Amino acid sequence: MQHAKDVPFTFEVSVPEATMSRYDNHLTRRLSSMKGQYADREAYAAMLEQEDMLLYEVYETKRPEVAGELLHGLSILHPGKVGREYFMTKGHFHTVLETAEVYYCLKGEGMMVMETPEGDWAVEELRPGRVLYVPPRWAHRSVNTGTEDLVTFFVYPGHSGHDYGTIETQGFCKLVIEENGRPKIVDNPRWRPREKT
Ligand code: S6P
Ligand code: ZN
Repeated sequence: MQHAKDVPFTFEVSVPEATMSRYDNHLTRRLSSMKGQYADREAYAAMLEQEDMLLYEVYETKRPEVAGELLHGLSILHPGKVGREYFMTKGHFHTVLETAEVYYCLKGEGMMVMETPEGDWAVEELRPGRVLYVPPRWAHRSVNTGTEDLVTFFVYPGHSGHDYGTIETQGFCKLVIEENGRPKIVDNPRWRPREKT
């Protein structure tokens, strides 16, 4: 995409409202796009029958998807649960594995679940004011463990791309569920180490 006016620009990310004053693209993801991702299949089917709820939204500044550019925007993950598992993003590896991402949490309470193709995993808490650096090679999924929206500002290289398929097949190795009113990290029973390629 050619930009007629490719000049420096500014916009506001308001705190504490956690809104973005300027964006070119608004993406929405509903429950129906998370088929097979929540551990409790029955709870998922029952919820979907009631309503195809809006789970999260992304507001982006459009930039060319090339190395040298930085894609950035706001991710807004609404609160809720499917069974005992908190609402979460689909999660993805970057297609160009060797690309990183920075998240800055503006609002809410949550966790970022991460893993590498080799099976290493990490979970970091997200809370307002906290920056999370996701290194190259780490797949990432946000989880809202609170009762209000979880809002993060993200920045990643323009040529990264998104590989959703690898996660869609078996999810992440860790799940975040509610136990006694608190988030708990547990093993994903469906997960198996990935075959070496
Ligand atoms: C993109 C970045 C975020 C996510 C967003 C939604 O690399 O990590 O903008 O796209 O949080 O998550 P997902 O997994 O549905 O793309
Ligand atoms: Zn990403």
